[in-house]
Amino acid sequence: MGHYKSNMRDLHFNLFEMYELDKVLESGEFGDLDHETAVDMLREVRTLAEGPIAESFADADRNPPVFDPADHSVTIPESFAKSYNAFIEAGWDKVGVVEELGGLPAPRSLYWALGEMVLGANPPVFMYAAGSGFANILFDNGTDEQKKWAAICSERGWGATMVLTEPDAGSDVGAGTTKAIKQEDGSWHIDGVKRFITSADQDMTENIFHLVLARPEGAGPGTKGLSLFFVPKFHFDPETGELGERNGAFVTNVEHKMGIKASATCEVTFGQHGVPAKGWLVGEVHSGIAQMFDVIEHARMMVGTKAISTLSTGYLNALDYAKQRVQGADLTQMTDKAAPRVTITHHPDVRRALLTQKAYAEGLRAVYLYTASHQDPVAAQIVSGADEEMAHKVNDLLLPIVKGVGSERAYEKLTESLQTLGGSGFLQDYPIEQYIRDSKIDSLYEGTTAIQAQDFFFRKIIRDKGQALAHVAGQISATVEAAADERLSAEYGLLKTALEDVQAMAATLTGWLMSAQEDPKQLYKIGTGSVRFLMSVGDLVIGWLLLRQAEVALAALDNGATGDDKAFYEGKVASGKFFAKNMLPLLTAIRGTVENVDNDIMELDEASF
Ligand code: ST9
Ligand code: FAD
Repeated sequence: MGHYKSNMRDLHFNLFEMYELDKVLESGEFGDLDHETAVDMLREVRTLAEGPIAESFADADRNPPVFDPADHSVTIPESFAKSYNAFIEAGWDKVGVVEELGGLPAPRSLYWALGEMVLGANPPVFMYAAGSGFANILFDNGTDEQKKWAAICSERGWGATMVLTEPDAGSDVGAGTTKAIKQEDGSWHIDGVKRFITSADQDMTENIFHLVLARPEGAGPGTKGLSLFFVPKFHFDPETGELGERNGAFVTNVEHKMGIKASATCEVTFGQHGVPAKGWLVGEVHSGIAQMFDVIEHARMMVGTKAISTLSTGYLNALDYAKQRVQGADLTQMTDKAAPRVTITHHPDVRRALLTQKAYAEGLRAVYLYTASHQDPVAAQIVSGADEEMAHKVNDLLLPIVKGVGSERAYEKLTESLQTLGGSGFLQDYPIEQYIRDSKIDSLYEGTTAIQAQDFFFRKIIRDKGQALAHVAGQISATVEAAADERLSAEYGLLKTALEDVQAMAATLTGWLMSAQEDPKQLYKIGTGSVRFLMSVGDLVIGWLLLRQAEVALAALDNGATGDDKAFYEGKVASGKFFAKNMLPLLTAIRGTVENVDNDIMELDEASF
């Protein structure tokens, strides 16, 4: 058995018992895809994830990709290439991709549920395999000619990258200085240095195409002056896809990192090595940042799902260990030195730690799948009654929660997973230390947590005039008001208070925004409080979905669930109650700290830090 432990029962529960995937499939929106096929897909990906995909997880960490400066190449460890090939050869990289590119359209909830297992087993496999998905974005945004290129990229299984970051342009993408110079043949020469580019070279695919943000000569400053270019590693015949000459995009370094070492993070130099880096303007329109956000939105979802999946396998590994590790006596017999020794699952603090991990892992899974359900209008209508426009807004609203809250909570709670193993958790004999190293990146790339929090408040709430937030808050209120199961009455009360706390925080931040018209320094208060606000909304949504899960579970128990199902549903009720009692009340204290935010920290001289 490899390191990765999937949670198939919980995936089924979410997809079929919570979010009614059967109804989504019956809508006909996804062709012949039916319940049996979806279940088969989940089972097959699980087998692959727990087996060959997970197989190289530790080896590729200890023997990471090797950079050769002589020919600017990256060699991927053989063990990892086997995992990658197992995924690609079975065609899983084509799920969710349009039929024109040889893909299999699927509901996004199913797509991300499959993705969760790969991302938990060996995240770089999913990332290196994103070529067909990226081709789909080129297809959506490209000219007719570029749509044909997209088909070639997908059919030939080329790798792909997203290229934004430069040494002086990280969070501030608009500070990028990489230039684009128009050529007489309609192409562009890209000129500059990008860094931290994931998958920018490898030896597993015959070609790689880079989607690069660069500033055409004469374009304005900031993100709005950037355009998006398609830059292949090798030129190719646009009819047959046959490879031609080497293009001038060269990897000039591979970073040495804390974790996720199998994923090559590269410096890429465009047009600096005697060969011009030829690119083509995507869609022949200068709308680079908006086009790139089509990629970023998927990548943010991917990062959040990766983090959540890692927490889930961390929890299940910790649980397995805890059930076997015998240490100490039951607390009630602490004075009896001859009392029988028990497994550590008998100790209250271990149980607290396990339920904390379980509630966050399963609660965050519920959040990402709720979000994914709003990526298909037909599913959104079924799940929350949102029409197409609202579905889009709800997805936008929740992405910073999946990404920002998912990554922060996963990293934080993975330390509880490690702690559950005691000193053994610190060893490389167990996967958890690598989970922690590999998941730290999730709060950093694709927009740090501070950036997610600002995006959440300024764009997803204020610019949206609070419409999506009101839709989700309305759903939460409906759960509180319906109070469908009296056995959860105390928890409904806690959820109601949490909703009020979050609404009060939103009002406080909005108040500062209003007063900033008179006094711009009020904005600092939003900057100080916004991460806490994002995390609080995350806890509210987790708490709400866990309570809804508890309702479904209680109904299933009333209907006579037995055996493994009974234990599963009882676990669901326990997580919902535990989260409501242990996490939601903390929001009242956080509300207090947010309401008390002042500008003292902004007035403090740098010398005094
Ligand atoms: C990175 C990659 O870190 C790491 C992992 C790579 C793994 C690759 C594999 C991925 C697999 C994924 C699977 C793909 C599968 C596909 C399947 C398909 C079937 N939402 O606020 P303004 C736009 S990469 C949408 O003024 P500033 C919008 O157009 C590096 N759009 O911003 C807007 O115009 P308007 C990641 C948004 O102050 C315009 O931007 N780096 C959003 O100019 C300007 O907006 C980062 O993420 C949004 N939320 O710039 C950078 N926000 O307003 C983080 C903005 O007219 N920094 N737009 O609509 C930021 O996000 C900054 O906030 C900033 C600020 C750069 C946007
Ligand atoms: P900075 O922007 O310098 O941020 C430093 C700190 O300041 C952070 O804590 C941040 O939250 C804070 N901060 C910065 N600005 C603000 C602000 N306005 N308000 C509040 N706080 C702020 N990029 C790509 O283009 N493509 C890739 O494929 C890619 N892959 C990556 C893979 C790895 C392993 C890594 C480490 C990075 C990758 N990146 C990639 C880059 C990544 O997206 C950036 O590192 C990230 O956006 C943060 O930029 P930065 O590192 O320059 O940090």
